[in-house]
Amino acid sequence: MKIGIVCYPTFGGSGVVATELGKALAKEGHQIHFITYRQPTRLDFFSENLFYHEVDIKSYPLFEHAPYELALASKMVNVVKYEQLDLLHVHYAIPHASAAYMAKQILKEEGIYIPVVTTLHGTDITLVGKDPSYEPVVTFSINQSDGVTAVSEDLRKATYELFPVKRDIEVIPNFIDLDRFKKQKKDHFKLAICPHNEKLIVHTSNFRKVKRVEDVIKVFFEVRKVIPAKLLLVGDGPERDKMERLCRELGTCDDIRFLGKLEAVEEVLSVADLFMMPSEKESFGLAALEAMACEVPILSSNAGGIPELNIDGETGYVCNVGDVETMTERALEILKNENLPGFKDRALKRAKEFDVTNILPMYEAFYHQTIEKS
Ligand code: GMT
Repeated sequence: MKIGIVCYPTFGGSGVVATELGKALAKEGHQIHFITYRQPTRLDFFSENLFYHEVDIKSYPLFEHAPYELALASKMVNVVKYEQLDLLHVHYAIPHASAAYMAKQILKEEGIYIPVVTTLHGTDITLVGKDPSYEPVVTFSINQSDGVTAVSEDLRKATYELFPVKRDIEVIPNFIDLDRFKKQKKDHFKLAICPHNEKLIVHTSNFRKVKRVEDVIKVFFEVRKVIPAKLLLVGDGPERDKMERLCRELGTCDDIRFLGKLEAVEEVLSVADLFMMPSEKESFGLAALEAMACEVPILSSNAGGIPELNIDGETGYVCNVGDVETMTERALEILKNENLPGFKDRALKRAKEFDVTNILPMYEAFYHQTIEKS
């Protein structure tokens, strides 16, 4: 198939899933055309089946905000027409699904029919999308898509609860490339961070409010009172300054390191003993899956679709959002020397269920089904 993939080219989960999906499809022999405003972060090599089309966003003094959606729709029209695409797959509803609708209508005028698949990733539904300033357009463009997928059962349910959406939504979970995400031997790194064999807790995120990074620091503060431990915080975002201040207030700066954005996050995960994801909202939790693939147990909240991935008492523990006390107890339970190996083994076993080789056929089947139906 010739497939156009539209996504955010940044570090965010939806962009990572879209890029990795495109790469995996290309390996299977499909021709993949990425349509974005910048080269996606993980698309930095040559493959005969991968193409990249940059959206030209023309500015003009009259525009306070350049109309990205129009530029994107125009680029989609161009790529579908000249590359003769079979299907457009847009990731994250805003504004990709409505831009795809517009492109589809324009192409229809020229006698070209292009089916559109929209994948809902999370905040496009649970946070941004449900805001009255976007809701009518999000509802319309989901209903107008030829196929819709959501990354968890919980997100599927939330979409029906929050929007007057009528059409079927297929659940296709996030996936992982186990060739890349696997425990690597990084003893020198572990020794540098934990010279006295301290337990290592890791959190990675975009440091937005929904991630509740403050809970990670508060739990760490309590855990450290009981056992020697270190904390690595990977990523960057709007909450980072506040979190650095919190570390100073708690006097934990010596045991916490902010690493900023890292490309090779699997190297850090390879030496971790526990991964924390205390999010307020989380449709799936790709970062937790990446940790599990590196044999790291998960201490998470019960937000959104996380419990569909992290099995309470098996691959880690699931706690109520904001319940720092229980999270501390559970962290100590996981980190006990006699418990840790079992949690690690079960985390890896669970991650294997989400291997790209299991999930890719689900997308391929969904594409065929969508093309046949439309
Ligand atoms: O986590 C984020 O805020 C980034 C966001 C995105 O869309 O870029 O991630 C969402 O999509 C990921 C891939 O499907 C999911 O694994 C994340 O759980 C989801 N994030 C939220 O729902 C907050």
